[in-house]
Amino acid sequence: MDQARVVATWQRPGEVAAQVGWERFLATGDLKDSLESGLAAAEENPDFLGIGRGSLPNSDGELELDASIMDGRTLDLGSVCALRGILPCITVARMVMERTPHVMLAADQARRFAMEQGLVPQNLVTEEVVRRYDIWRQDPVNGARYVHSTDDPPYEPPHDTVSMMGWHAGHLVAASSTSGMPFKQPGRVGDSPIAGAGIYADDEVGAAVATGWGEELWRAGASLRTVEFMRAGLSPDDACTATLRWLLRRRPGCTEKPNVVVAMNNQGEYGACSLGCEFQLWVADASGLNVKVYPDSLETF
Ligand code: SD4
Repeated sequence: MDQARVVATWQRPGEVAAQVGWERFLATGDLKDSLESGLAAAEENPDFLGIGRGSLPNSDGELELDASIMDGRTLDLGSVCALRGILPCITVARMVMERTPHVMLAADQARRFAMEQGLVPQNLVTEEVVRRYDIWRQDPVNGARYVHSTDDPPYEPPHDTVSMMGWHAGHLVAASSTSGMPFKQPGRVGDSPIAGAGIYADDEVGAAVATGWGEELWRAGASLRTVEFMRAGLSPDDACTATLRWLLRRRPGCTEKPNVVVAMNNQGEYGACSLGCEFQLWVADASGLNVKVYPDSLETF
């Protein structure tokens, strides 16, 4: 499949998602199946702290999941937010796209829809989630620094939101799945399920996804902005850089947390820019499964 490629964000879950997604693409030739399978595999893995089962909860200790998928050929879109106790969250997002006239369902009514579609509620809170939640609850300011890390400090943030793009002969699909910000206010929704913020795909130009501080990426309309920079003629790398330059100019405080934008054009060329941390992008194509590391651009801005 020379004319195809799948990419997925972040070191640990991105590898699982890109590998499973690519294998699924080779089996079915369908980008939506590919991204749904890749994200579902990452959601099922309890080791990833920012997606699906075993991820870090909200301030009540509950998991509230967000996911979205967008088809660049038709602009069809499906998303769910604040979904509790249902996996795969990305499958519910796809069902919203394919089985309702709407683009988003939220919270309890998204859960009710998922159950009507045959998905069975389950407990996604593992013992490890409870342990980390208890550490945070005892000391919300400092505790948050340590619950992320499997080792003692230096602290490593989890960065386990998985955002994916698939490309096949000029066609693009974008998708994302996350548990959002650790210990967020119950009901909080970030950029990941929002078209134009966390994901966007338009076969006329390309696709983009964003990950990091959802409030800032949403304010920036980061994914749509990046696609529109490509429409104006920028390469994927330059379009991502332009979006983060714009964000930094308009929101200088955005560097308090990392922000990343990734883009792919309808020729299958991809690029990324990261502000505030080193970023890893997994790329699966005919040459195999490879990770590309992007440095923190903050000092060059
Ligand atoms: C959010 N953007 O809910 C997500 C979090 C994220 O790596 O991407 N973490 O704000």
